[in-house]
Amino acid sequence: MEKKLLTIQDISCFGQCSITVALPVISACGIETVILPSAVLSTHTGGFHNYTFRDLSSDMKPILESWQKENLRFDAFYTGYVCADQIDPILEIIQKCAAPGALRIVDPVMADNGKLYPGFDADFPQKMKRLCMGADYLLPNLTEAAFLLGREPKLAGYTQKEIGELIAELHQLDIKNVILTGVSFEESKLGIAVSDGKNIRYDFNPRINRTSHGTGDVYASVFAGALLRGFSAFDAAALAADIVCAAIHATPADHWYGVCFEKAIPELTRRIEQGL
Ligand code: PXL
Repeated sequence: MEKKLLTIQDISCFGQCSITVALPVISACGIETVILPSAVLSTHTGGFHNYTFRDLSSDMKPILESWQKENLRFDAFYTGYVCADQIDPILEIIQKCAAPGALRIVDPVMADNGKLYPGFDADFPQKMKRLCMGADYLLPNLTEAAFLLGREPKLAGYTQKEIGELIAELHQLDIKNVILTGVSFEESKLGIAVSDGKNIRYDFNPRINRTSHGTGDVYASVFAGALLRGFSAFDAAALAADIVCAAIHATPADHWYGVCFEKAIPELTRRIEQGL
């Protein structure tokens, strides 16, 4: 049977992030992608100031009831940007709609560069932590990892030993695999640390000196799609990093609100089919 993935995150109508990235990217990997929008915004919140925000929490229960009547089951769940009151309903959806052996991939979208995104209160990381506990794959950036553990983020000048300790603490939350993004030990390289709880492997790409919105969503979507196509966690994580770099390189300098991931889709499908 073909695999089905349910992704739960917002629809930012304009801005190349969340569902408008996840749906095309995971579909391009050849995986049926079901969506549950957590909210509808006119734009994302990273640099736009006049966004509308409709919280769709109250739709979650009726949608779950409808799916249960249809006996729908999913092979994987990938959660991204969600609202504070949605943690329990999402855990219930995962529990009730999981096919045997279903995977939980959690991108704890809430912060970057040492700061929570607009709209999240200081207590949100503790709520998000509950969604992360028991995850098969957690994909935090350095800021999100620190916030989940109630720590101050250290964004530079850390050692490999400190990264190892941060990851070990995340595993203590009953998280099987940690994919930590935005790791850098030398100015010219940026990468990821992939841990299965026993070993940590690193993968680096040349650092691209510009800030880009939505790259975390491209990253997590490629990771989820590749993983469901049979890639190992490390290979999926390394492919995701390459595709994010390709997307950034394809983005004109004045295109500030997102990355042109559409241009990287041919490379993505080629590499998914090649299996590397
Ligand atoms: O890319 C993460 C993201 C998702 N959804 C919304 C956002 C952001 C980041 O700013 O604002 C609404």
